[in-house]
Amino acid sequence: MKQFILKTMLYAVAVLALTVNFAACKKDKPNEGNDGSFEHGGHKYLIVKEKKTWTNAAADAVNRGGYLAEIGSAAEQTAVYAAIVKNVSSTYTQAPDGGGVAYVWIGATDKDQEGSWFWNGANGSSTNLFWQTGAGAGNSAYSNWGAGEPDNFTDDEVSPNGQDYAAIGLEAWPKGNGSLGSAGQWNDISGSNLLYYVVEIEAE
Ligand SMILES: [Ca+2]
Ligand SMILES: [Ca+2]
Repeated sequence: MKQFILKTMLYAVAVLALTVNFAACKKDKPNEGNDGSFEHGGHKYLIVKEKKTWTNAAADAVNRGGYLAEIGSAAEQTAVYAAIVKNVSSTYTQAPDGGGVAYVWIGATDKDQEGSWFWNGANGSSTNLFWQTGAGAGNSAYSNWGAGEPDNFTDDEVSPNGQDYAAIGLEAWPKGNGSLGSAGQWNDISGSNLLYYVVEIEAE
């Protein structure tokens, strides 16, 4: 009996030691949280794995103290996409008007004026024009559209009002073809798609 108690105690100590060790390991990575959070350029980002329309995702981003991610450079794009790949399955959903692949919302929209793409910045205001269809990137602003995007694809069933909201593709699209975009690039799709999203939060 004594031996049994001793063995049990040793086991308990071992489990405790492993737990403490595990917690210490996690502390070694301050920029990679369990919830898909990370830091880049002094801003914090969240990969929120809740399926929402673009408008509801944007509102939730504001509630969390930020806005849907505004990607202004290749370095920021690389950091955001790496976190998406790490946290989100490329097959978690399919956007019917996005060539049948999965996407994650970012904060760009041309909802106010067709073809004029703004970043939906702090407090949901649309102030930063970065792309005009036909003219391209204003003042050499960064963009990462797929080869055939933004195309405002209009289809009676899946996008009757055109496409006014930007998302990062998790696979090349259309599925099995890939002629319009590669994994990591942006596509304009219908805001009614229910997708995960990236929230960007500036330091206080
Ligand atoms: Ca549009
Ligand atoms: Ca499109």
